[in-house]
Amino acid sequence: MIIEQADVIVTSPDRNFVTLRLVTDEGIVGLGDATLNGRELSVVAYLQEHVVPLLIGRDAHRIEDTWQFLYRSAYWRRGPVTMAAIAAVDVALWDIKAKAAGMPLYQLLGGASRTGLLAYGHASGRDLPELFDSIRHHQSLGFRAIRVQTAIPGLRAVYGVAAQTQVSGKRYDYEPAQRAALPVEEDWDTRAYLRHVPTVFEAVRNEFGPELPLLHDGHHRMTPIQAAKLGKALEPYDLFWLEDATPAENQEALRLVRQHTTTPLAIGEVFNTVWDYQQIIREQLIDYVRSAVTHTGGITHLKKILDFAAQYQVKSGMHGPTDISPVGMAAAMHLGLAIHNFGIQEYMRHGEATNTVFRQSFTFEDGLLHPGDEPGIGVELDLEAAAAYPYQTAYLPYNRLLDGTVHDW
Ligand code: CS2
Ligand code: MG
Repeated sequence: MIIEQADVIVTSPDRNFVTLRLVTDEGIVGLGDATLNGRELSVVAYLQEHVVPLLIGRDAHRIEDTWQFLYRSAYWRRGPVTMAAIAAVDVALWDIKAKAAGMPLYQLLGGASRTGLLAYGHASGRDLPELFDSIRHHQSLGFRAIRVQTAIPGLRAVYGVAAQTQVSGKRYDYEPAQRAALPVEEDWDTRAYLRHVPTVFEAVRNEFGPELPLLHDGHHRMTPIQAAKLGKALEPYDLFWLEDATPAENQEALRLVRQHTTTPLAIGEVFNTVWDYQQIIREQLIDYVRSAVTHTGGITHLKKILDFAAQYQVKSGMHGPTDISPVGMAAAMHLGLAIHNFGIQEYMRHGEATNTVFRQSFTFEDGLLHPGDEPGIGVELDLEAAAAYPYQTAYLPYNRLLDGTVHDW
């Protein structure tokens, strides 16, 4: 089966998405997500200028060979742009192979290892009453695990608090990337954060009891010793995980955090190959791998990372914010259903407009996601609906400390 056509489709319902659409000589369509939040057009150019010409005429069944060819023949390895582009090709080819086989993709990955994927949603609030309402709302939607983010007294706007007004005057809601010509600036004070967060988790545990799995995202802002301090302070509240405690490009930093706390650690939403995990998995410095299929070279490469992680009792915790398109989310669900070492799946929920552009077959029942049983990954892209939402410039915000120094966002 030969790849005859390859198109890169950019659409912006609710937010920007980049999708690779492959068509074979048998008329089978495969989709891959190539969305890189705030840097979308770099992946569009990489695919259009350098990858699409290489795909036409290739055997659509040779997934591993195509992966190795794109990774090694570029000479310039790794990096988010390259790995998002390769991921899009890889997922589109898996979609095609599964459609050709007449099976949902998870069957080709070994079949279901569970009935559904435990998913966590994003609760947040400017104060405790608002946070409690948000947690209750998520529980009423069916969520059985909940991420908790909170405003910090003295700071204008912080990542992940939906009802907070951004510096631009808009609500955060579910989309931190703002449609604007320039990124929004936010302020940050780690000491204020470290003082406040444990008090919030104490209040949440008192209100909701010991059973509800709670998660928290530190979003790369702490030094190793600050992260260790927070992990230790949160131990009484029994977190499911503390995410991105440090900017983990320095894998060794996690050793220090680990020496001080038993709070489970999740890391990797900005990583893109197994090499970013080499030390932290082998030394068992983390508990969950946060990579998305979309940013880590697709099903082919993320499955290898997760198989490696499994040998060290490290589980999956795939990234699932709104900037992972429905195509990327579907790929994650098929992989998560099949692997043995599944941990949890982030599920932020897309907006109405997005759901009209991408027709999906997944279900969310009793807190569990399931990709559905359509052949392939189970997502169709409505080209006409997509064309009604042209690309809009959008950036993620960035942080400055109170003295004006740029800080990790
Ligand atoms: C995040 C994301 O979902 C998460 O845990 O950290 O919201 C992240 O900020 C965005 O995906 C950035 O594009
Ligand atoms: Mg995160």
